[in-house]
Amino acid sequence: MLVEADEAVCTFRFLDLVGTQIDQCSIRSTPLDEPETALVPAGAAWRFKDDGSNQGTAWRAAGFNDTTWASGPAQLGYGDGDEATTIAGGPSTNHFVTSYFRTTFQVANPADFRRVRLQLLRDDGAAVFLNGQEVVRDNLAANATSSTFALAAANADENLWHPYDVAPAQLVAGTNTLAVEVHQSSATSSDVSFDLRLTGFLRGTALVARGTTWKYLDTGVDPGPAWTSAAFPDAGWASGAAPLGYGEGDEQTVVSFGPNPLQRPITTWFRATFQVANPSALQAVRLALQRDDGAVVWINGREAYRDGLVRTSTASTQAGYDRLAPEENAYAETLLDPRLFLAGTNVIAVEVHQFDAQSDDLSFDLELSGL
Ligand SMILES: [Ca+2]
Ligand SMILES: [Ca+2]
Ligand SMILES: [Ca+2]
Repeated sequence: MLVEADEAVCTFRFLDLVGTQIDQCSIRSTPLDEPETALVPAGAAWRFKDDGSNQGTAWRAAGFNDTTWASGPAQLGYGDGDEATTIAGGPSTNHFVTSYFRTTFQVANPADFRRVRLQLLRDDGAAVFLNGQEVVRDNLAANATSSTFALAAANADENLWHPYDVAPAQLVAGTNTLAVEVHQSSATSSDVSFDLRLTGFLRGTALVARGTTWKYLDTGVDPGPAWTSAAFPDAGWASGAAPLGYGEGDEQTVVSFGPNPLQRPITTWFRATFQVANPSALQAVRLALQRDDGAVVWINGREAYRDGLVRTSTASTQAGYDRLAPEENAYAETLLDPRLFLAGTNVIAVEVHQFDAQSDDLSFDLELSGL
């Protein structure tokens, strides 16, 4: 592992036994304040059904009519004294097993979020459904019915926020519905607790969007060391929208590998420009890179990221790893030092290297987001 550090950023570069860089990450001396939005805050208002009834499965659906249910803010429950809304639990020696909760929230565009975190406070067990799909099951058997107790009593963890990741694709534009069933651990357990927070982490400001148009050089002829610089003349290069590459059929722009499929160029070069209004306001820049097979990303002539290549690579250096699905289609993420970026026009230059001259596929796209 190579470590570079100064007063603002510490960067770790992980190398395998032959020197191929296999991962890179940077941490800041001050914690990253990731832009987020509270989709469902703690203490939100929920509809609830607390009469010991069996609601089956229809109540989980977005379109279920819950207007006859009671409502109140979380924390909901009984028995601890910390509830904002006390719900009915039935006889103390024969408590209701299951209580039901529903709420809705608005999302303008699910694609605004790169990740969504759900935090669940539950006593004792719970299952959470988002727009009718189960997203969390915590301390509750997979085949639980309304008469199934939680797997164990929540004791020390009854007041903790249990974290889960939810795929942003499970959100819908417009009204979203959360439906939660909370189960007691026994008929004599003295308490029930429920609260839930849902937080969306935003993509940040798009500096370079996926699908951007790039200049590219697909002749296999090394453009020389100046190709990463702003002044380099790339007017003669071809241009096309990402994803660029060949061999998989999902390319927006198909690049050439020359006349001989057994002697394909090892390296293909890409360049683009983008604007940054105020780089000193950036905490970090998130790079999300799709690459088959290896790549080096240069920002304004300085190396920003390297993946699957030795640090001494040249135009003829083969990538150390053959990227296969799903890795070849994934967007590997890392945080870049914001000091690489300039006010005004910036140049990004990316070299993508093949695993070998017979590799039948090449893929490239990327995204830069300012945080
Ligand atoms: Ca309990
Ligand atoms: Ca409680
Ligand atoms: Ca390949």
